[in-house]
Amino acid sequence: MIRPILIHPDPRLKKVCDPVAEITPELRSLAEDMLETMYDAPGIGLAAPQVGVTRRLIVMDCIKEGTPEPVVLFNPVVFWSSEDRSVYEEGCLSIPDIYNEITRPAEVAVRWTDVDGREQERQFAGIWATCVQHEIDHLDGKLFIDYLGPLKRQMITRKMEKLKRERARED
Ligand code: K2U
Ligand code: ZN
Repeated sequence: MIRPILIHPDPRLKKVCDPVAEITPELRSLAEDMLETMYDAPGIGLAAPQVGVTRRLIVMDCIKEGTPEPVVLFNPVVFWSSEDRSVYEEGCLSIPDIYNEITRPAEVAVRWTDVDGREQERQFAGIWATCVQHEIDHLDGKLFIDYLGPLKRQMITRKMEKLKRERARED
């Protein structure tokens, strides 16, 4: 099912999420819901805290055209990152309609546990590298606006508080 996406500021988006001890049917179902929610947004990534579950789980599918390539990562860890950097205009489903250029390592190697409980390892480049780093930041309570200056971050937070007040009035 499609789950509501939390909007910044929200304490659950600032929490360091708990590791997943065992891949249970409930967590598999959560991963399915997160993929459905991500495609519906639409987005190319989503982290569990964004749907209010502070566990170390992210989903991604950075394929634009052609066959979708959903990836579900439990307890993802970056264990290598390139010296080279890349700049991407990032957005966030928890900070709607705000985009800013963010610099990150151009390539990262990530280790995680998949839905079958198997250890996986993959090197990501391009938008996949940007996305996986953006999602893993979510698991550590970090948002892309945390890389901006304090004034810009404060302005964006005020904008989001106003948006939440307006949405609350609609409901
Ligand atoms: O985590 C999220 O909020 C989903 C993010 C993932 C993402 C952000 C920046 C750069 C890459 C991935 C996006 O909102 S998904 C929407 C999107 C799609 C394409 C490019 C940028 C943002
Ligand atoms: Zn995000």
